[in-house]
Amino acid sequence: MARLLVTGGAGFLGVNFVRHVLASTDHRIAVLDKLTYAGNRASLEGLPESRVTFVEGDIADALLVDALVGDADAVVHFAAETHNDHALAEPAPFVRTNLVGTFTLLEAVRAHGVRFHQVSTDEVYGDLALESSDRFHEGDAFSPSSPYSATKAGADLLVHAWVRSYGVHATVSHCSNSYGPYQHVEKFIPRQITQVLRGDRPRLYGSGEQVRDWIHAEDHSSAVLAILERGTPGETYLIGADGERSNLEVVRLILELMGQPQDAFDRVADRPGHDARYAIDSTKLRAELGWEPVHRDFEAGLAATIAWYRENEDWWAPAKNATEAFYAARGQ
Ligand code: NAD
Ligand code: TDX
Repeated sequence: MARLLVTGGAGFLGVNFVRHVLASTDHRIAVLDKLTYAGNRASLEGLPESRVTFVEGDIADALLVDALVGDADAVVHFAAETHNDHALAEPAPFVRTNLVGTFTLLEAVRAHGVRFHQVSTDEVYGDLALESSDRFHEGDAFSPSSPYSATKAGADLLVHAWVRSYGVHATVSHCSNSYGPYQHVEKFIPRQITQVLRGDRPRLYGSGEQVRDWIHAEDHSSAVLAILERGTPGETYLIGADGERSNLEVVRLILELMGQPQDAFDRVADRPGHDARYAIDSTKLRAELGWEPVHRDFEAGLAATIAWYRENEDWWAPAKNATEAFYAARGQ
């Protein structure tokens, strides 16, 4: 049995990971989360208190972080500012949390000799041409396009430097766009589902031809756990499940699954600097660690996600009005 410190465990991927670890191991978990607008304490309700403790706090708080890391066998670092549209509007919290926060954690794991896993994104590699069949690979150079992805890339570079310079036992994963339960309604798929549930129309940025490589949050979680347990410190692993779809295709599928006409969506202002396409080659993860995704049927995963939002309006409704006010002010 191990003691894991999971940062950002009240966020979308953090809570999915916590639930996956509880179901598939006997590890104990301490969650450290600042409960920003993106964190939701309700996501952790009902979990066994004997195995999960919750600490409200900031990953940039060095004293707090040092004490928590000193009590852990491993740190799994999900906490971040994560929304590209917010980063474009106000980048300062992204620099503080994603860069200074990761630095603070690295100093603590260095001091205590604790294993560290950095959860990162495929967006650090920039974007791929729509018409190409290229995919991202572990050795690709970082080329982030947005304030969000630049701060994630900067944090990943800190991790690599702490491995080489100080011998910190750290791994890094870069995953593609994830979907599933507990995702904030600001993100693409939950936004469109909750628009339809409220009797409003989905909102597609620009042409809608941009491609994202969708993976279910449970598969992201199992991949992170596999890397934590069997990955080689110092190594990078790409996580993906061969789920490329254009935004237009996803909106149309949501409309179909929710019994709406195919054209019942609005085109709105495009995102500045909008990345065209992301695609992951996860051969290394599959070949070296034996990981495979379970949710291979995107339509079935999306239908289950729609059902979850239908059944959990109490969870998402409090955030919906403020989210739509943010978008409305930007013509989105
Ligand atoms: P999220 O926005 O849903 O959750 C982030 C969590 O971090 C929230 O609970 C928030 O309260 C917490 N947090 C923010 N700042 C903090 C701070 N200073 N101290 C402590 N806690 C803080 O994000 P998510 O989608 O769950 O993403 C989690 C991680 O996975 C991020 O590092 C992100 O870059 C990465 N990632 C996400 C995706 C995706 O599709 N969602 C894909 C690849 C990688
Ligand atoms: O209303 C919308 N309409 C729309 O067309 C929203 C919210 C988004 N979009 C488009 C923009 C993107 O092409 O959908 C795509 C997905 O958008 P987001 O959900 O904002 O995700 P993205 O910017 O691709 O980044 C996500 O995946 C990688 C996460 O937010 C990141 O945290 C993660 O690192």
